[in-house]
Amino acid sequence: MSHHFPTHPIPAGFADAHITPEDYRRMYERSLVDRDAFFSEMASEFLSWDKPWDSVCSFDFVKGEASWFAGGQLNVSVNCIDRHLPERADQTAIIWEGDDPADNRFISYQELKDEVCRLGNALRARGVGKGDRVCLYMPMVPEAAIAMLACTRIGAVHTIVFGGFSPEALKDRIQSAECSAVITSDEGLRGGKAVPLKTNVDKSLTDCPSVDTCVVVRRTGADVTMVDGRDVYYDEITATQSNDCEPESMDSEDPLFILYTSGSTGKPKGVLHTTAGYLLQASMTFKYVFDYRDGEVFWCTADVGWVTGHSYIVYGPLANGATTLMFEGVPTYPDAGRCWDVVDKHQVSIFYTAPTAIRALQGKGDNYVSRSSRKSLRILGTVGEPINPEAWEWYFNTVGDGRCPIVDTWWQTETGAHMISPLPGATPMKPGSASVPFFGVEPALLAEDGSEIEGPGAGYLVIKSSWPSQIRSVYGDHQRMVDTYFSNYPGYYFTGDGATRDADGYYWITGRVDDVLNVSGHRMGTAEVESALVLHDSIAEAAVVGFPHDIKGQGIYCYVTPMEGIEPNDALKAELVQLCVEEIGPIAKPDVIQWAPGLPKTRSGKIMRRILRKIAENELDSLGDTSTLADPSVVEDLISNRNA
Ligand code: 6R9
Repeated sequence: MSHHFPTHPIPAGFADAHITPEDYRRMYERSLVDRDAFFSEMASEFLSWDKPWDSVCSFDFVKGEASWFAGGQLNVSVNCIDRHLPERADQTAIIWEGDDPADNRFISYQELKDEVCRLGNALRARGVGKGDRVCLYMPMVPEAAIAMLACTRIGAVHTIVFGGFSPEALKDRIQSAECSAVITSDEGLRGGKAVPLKTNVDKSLTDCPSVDTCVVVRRTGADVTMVDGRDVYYDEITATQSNDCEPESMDSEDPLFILYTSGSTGKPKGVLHTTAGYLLQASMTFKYVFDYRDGEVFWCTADVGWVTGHSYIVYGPLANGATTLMFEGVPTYPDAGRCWDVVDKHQVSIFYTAPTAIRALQGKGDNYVSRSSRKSLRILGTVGEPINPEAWEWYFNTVGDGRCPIVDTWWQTETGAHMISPLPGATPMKPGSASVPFFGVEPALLAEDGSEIEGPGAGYLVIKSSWPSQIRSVYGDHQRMVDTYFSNYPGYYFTGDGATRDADGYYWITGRVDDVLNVSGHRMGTAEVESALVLHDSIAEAAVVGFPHDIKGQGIYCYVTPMEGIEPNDALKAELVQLCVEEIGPIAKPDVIQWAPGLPKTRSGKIMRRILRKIAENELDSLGDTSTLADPSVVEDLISNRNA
């Protein structure tokens, strides 16, 4: 805990925030002791229903079951668009800032409605309907949001695959979700470079018999292969459709989307979210955590391929009738002042990004910041990994001129929306702490033996009771959800994170306690990288761990054992790096590959990762207990050849 960084009081000008300190105490307490009444009021206030619910919440964490607003019916696209039209038809729903600063689009709520309906109709005409899975592999263009909403219009379930993932990773996800359609673009454009999205899709689809439709958005106009009968251009199939599309009335617990995320073992899991609970918490957190005011411009820099993009570029903002900014490019193009230029250009009030981006921009120097005014900024946010207090102070003082509260939001793909975060008008800020639980969220810390830690202390971060936007299943493998999240400590949702709690009840997330890496805010299982490495014919075994990295938070450190008789060299290293990029994507590029004649194992053959982590971190004095090692000389070798 970084107690040498002083607590910051709530900045001036937030006395009239949506939630005051008194509101927070009262509402938080009520959200737990009178859960049904509290969330019943919230569900009426925040959402429009076709049919009211019969019961608010029921759950059983021993079995891993949860249900919210059972019996109710609603449509997400209606909640995000149609119901706002009487007041907001001409208001901008989406500001699009292209990769090239000269490229902008402004899409009003009326235009969004028309576009979503035309695509919804076009998908229906291709036979896509309620419950069908549609894969989106898209650049950051408005059509990505339109496609998400068109799916919700007709009750189809989207599964977005980040455009930086490889054809191999894309294929796995399309197969696992048994998608019938894919929506993509000819190419993406990031930092002046084209990304061959359609070509990647073509490579994946050679092995995906479930897909009979591929919709292609023209972004760059590049010449791409179009397979007859399967591939259609977005502009062509939507041109002839009507601007009205009957919304599918969905049950509260009908699936809304699947999003694949890495775990500590096996292939990525398809995290399944359902309709009402997800939308309610995305919507409530958007309004309260960002203290969103009517008319403000909100900018979340995430990609829609991550959960942050789902909840805070599309669903949270649009459910609130907000103006959301969607950015196609990267923070350092054309130069490292891009974000602050965009803030001035579009008068952004709320800016939400990841610590890795903050650290990278901090490293480029203050001149890129000071050349902009940033007067429109009111609130700053971070997400994705713990923020180091030095970066927090820079963000607060240099970007926010000491005026803007920072909301450090802890949550996960599985939680769907914010779980632990300061509220701008209610929570004094401690740099590096995600602070206090949101309404309805009941965190606890467990000791190794499963007992709850009271008061200040450190332990496994768990959640004791259901929240509306919690994961409902792992698509196609419900038991895997129960095993992963509800079995380690029966009766609790296991987050996979460690945390400490201080005397004021503030939570400080210390990072993953499982074999999941967090590289630039992107989750990656060490097992995924290991599987890629051992695909190589010359490799016998691999073990991957994280190590501290100045910009990325964590870097990827690989210990690799070549096959008997193979002479390791730099060419082989380069092939291994390439293999990881091909199998997973550029985000999985190893930072260090160390040849390991042997890996440290217990006598039962389990790799002792704790030791590998210490060597990667260069903490050679604290290797801990090595008495259970089968062959202690292995460790000596790894230490003496470190970084070799
Ligand atoms: C939203 C998102 C989830 C993991 C989570 C934790 C880390 C996210 C954080 C944070 C410290 C924060 N994490 N936010 N750690 N402070 N404010 O990032 O989802 O990609 O599923 O990652 O990210 O380790 O368990 P996801």
